Amino acid sequence: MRHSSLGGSLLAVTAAIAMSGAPARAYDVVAVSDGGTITGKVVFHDALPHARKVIPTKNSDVCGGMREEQEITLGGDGSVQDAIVYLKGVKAGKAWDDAAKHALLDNKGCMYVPRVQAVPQGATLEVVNSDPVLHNVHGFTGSDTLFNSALWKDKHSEKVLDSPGFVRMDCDVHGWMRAWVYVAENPYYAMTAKDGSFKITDVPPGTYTLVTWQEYTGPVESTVTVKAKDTATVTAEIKKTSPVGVGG
Ligand SMILES: [Cu+2]
Repeated sequence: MRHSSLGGSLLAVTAAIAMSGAPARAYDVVAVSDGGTITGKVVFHDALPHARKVIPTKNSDVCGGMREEQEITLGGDGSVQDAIVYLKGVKAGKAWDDAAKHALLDNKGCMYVPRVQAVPQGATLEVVNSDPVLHNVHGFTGSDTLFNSALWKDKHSEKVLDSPGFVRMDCDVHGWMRAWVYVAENPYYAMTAKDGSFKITDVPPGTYTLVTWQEYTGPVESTVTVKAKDTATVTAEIKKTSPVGVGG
């Protein structure tokens, strides 16, 4: 009896693993002949958060000394750099940018470079270490570990990012190191430039939920309507609405 119930639970576990596999891609590439453009700017007009104190406790020859880091990078007029903007739930449209399917994350001066980036679902993230010290790259989705790997100098590792959403990376050796990768479920995404501007092209006409994410504020949603061969202009104002670390 004990035997058969154990066998049953093993079977159930095996079935669950087989079914979980790689997540199904919910996006189809189709011709978009009458697409419109969304162009805009991400702005932040609230008070800046307190800067994060970075106190390196080891490898100071490589990692540098004590300093402060701001979790939001502002240009003039409250424009926000390195915010990610994307359309939620688009099921069909333009082709993916093939060049973006291979992304790089460097460990350099005990910081991740770049700190924020966006990649297509299924992209390969190559993590490299340019520092002469050990780093340990720990990827999370929410509080779950997605991967965890030690990385010596000049070594690299590759991770396939198959599930859409935000991946946060921390270094288990240097507690202040942090990076974010947004894994996009459709190719309608962009990252803001230094002046807070962004542009999303070839959008099939329709009304969409536009999500603006920034690492300090978290996601903020707004609605945008795109007309055929027209340009919709958006000013997305972000505010802190959810705890740090919650991605949309
Ligand atoms: Cu490190």
